Amino acid sequence: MAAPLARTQLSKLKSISQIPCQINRIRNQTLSLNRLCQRSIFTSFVRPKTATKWKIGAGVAFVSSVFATKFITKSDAASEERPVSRHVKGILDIGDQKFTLYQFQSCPYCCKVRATLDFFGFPYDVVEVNSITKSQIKFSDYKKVPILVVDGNDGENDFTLQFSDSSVIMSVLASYVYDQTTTLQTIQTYYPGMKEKRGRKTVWDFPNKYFLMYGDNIADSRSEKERSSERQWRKWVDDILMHTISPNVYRTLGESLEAFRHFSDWGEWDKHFSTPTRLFVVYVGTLAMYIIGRVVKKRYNIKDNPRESLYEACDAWMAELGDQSFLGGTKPNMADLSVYGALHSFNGCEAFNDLMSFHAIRGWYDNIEAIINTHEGASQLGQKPAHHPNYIGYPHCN
Ligand SMILES: N[C@@H](CCC(=O)N[C@@H](CS)C(=O)NCC(=O)O)C(=O)O
Repeated sequence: MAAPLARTQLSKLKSISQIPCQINRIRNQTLSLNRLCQRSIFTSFVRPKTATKWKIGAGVAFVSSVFATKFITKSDAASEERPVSRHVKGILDIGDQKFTLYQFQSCPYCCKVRATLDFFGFPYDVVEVNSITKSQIKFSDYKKVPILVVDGNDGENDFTLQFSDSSVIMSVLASYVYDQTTTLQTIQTYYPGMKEKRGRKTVWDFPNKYFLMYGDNIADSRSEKERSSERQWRKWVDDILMHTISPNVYRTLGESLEAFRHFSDWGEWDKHFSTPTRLFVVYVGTLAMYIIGRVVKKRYNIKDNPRESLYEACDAWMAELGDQSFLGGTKPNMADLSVYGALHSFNGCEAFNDLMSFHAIRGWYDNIEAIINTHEGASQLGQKPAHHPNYIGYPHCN
């Protein structure tokens, strides 16, 4: 039997768009720029007394707007030509199913999902989404990343499944690995999505997202307390840890610029997007995220020096681990992978370097990273019958 439904009320949902994600904000900044431009032009005509000031404003905004639009159009064309950014080989045989992850490389939610895919050793394609146009996910009703698309054939018909929301995707993958007697089509029905219109925004909720659904088919030796702590800490990552990220990564304009330059290299934006788009995202993003970092800081009561809040969150995590290597005991569980994903999203930034230099979390981080990179999660399959169809062998497996 599947785990009981969580009764999360949609009204209690924290707005998903409050999340510290640079990319969405940049898009909004672009739209505001357009709006500002229109307003400025309008005002310069109807209020001739302040004409000079407004005309200069309108001119600057208009030129910026035209450039922005050009960049966006160009980048659209460039990215649509090369939708798959890279293939990850993995070590699992998933038959003729094909996994495609639509993502932003430095989005913390996408990093959570990649950590899970890599931990289990799934093969998958990555599509780097253009953060301004989001043209690569136009097919989807859900307008955020990560999205995982699975194409397959059930023996009779081809099928395509779409999984949205990082926590849902992680739960689906873990449920599938632990209980492969249940198909992905069936597992999908355990994670219904509910959407609600809030003004012009559409907000999604997936009430079961923190539950693993492997039911009675698998003997789970974990106690209910352990399972509940896994869910609780996964939620903590989304509700607490995530909000410490943007005030830290974009703490000053200098740090913000360095972060964007790094994200551009890490996400290989030069390969996936046109030069004007890349430069636009880097420079407008630097400013936009610096401002947003300050807004998030205020909204979530982040300390004056945001490093303190980040370190406090990491203290809480380390205190929960106690003597254990991972929250999952000797092996990482979904909460471990979530914390790792959130922190990994800003690796290479000054905030990350500070954290690794000054905080004891480094040992845990290095250990889990090694485990993810060697796909040790695949050894979970060692607990299954030797003829397990999806396991193609791995040295760590008993
Ligand atoms: N709750 C979602 C949040 C995903 C999310 O906020 N993604 C951001 C990128 S970090 C996004 O796609 N923003 C685009 C937008 O809101 O338009 C999850 O866990 O996946």
